[in-house]
Amino acid sequence: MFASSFLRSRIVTRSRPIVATAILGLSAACGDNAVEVQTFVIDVQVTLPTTFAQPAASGARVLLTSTERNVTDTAVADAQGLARFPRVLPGSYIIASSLVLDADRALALTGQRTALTLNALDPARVITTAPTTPFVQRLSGSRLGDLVIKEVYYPASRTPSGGVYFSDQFVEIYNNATDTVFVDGLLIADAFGPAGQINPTTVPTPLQAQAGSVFVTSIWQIPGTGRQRPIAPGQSIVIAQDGIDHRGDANGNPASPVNLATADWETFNERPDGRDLDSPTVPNLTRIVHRGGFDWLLAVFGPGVVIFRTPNVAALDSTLVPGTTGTWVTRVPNEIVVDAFEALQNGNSASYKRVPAALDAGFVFASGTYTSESARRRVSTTIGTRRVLRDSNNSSADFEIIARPTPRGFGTP
Ligand SMILES: [Ca+2]
Ligand SMILES: [Ca+2]
Repeated sequence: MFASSFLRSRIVTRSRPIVATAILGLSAACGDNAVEVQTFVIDVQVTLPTTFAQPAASGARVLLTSTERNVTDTAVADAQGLARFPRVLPGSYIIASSLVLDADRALALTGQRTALTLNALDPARVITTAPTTPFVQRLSGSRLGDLVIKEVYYPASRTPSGGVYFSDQFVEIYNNATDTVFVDGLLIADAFGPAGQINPTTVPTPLQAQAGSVFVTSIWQIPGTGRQRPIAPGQSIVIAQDGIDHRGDANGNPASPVNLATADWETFNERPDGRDLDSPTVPNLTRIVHRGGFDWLLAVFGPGVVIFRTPNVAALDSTLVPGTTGTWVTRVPNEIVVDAFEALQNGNSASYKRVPAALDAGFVFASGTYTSESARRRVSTTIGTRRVLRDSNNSSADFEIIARPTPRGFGTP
């Protein structure tokens, strides 16, 4: 598929500078009359959060991604936290930094022996002249969660006659830890805001500047009293929009890629007109707040999804979205988020990010809507038969777009 190979090439780690390919391309295009392209030295100063024992984020990995050419160069910060890109073409770039602290280093820097990942993101840095000072990336972070979002099938599918069908969406949550995790009470929600320049007048959500929280539209909860719903290490649960065999059910879509009649849960949005069907084979999540249509529809252009825990979900603040007259969202503080995922419309949509960089420093994108593609977390390593999934709190690095969804699976679709 175009999108998956495109994505692979976008995040590949290159040992040679980003500019080499571009200059070769220009030279080839111009034949013998190759022009000399001006390049800049770009320094990025990566700093730790101000509460840490020292400021320099040595060892941080800095990704410089051209939004025009879709190539990424990588540099590692030195002992002073400085990362250098020696030859950068003028243009528009996404600068993203990340640093994984193991328990020992976290102890030295924070006083707590808890591994964590730190991230920073500058989604739109235009470089037209040689900078006189380094670009600063101040990292912020969250702990590495045991539960991770393994797959989000959000693009949905087309019917045999070319119509659109979105009831087959699902989210899969995976136990990435070495111990059993109980999912009783786990909350799942979708981030508020558009996924990109969908219409000429579309603008990013005005709430994204508040980086300490993610603002969500609807919230659902897994029932249970605390120890009723175990997930073994390496196992997962599937949350369906509708828990039916979408390929065979009379209410389904023969061209859908999934059977979700054996999903663990579904979002049943009970309403007087009965518009959402209650599948008898799949138990229902608890609806905490629903601010949408007749079902929990994830944005087919690209959703932000968070899973989180709090003992009192009713105590979370609700906020009126600035500039609207009746659009309310719920504020979920970063500290209670277990894992986050973000997809946007396309590679130029970084400025539309809704999930704070501290939770997710990147995003993925499908080749379009209703493509039957899916976003799946990559496997980092396998221990025995247990897959350990990549979790750097950066969907660009952690996820890939695959041609068909693979609920509970990791095979080639
Ligand atoms: Ca439903
Ligand atoms: Ca049901």
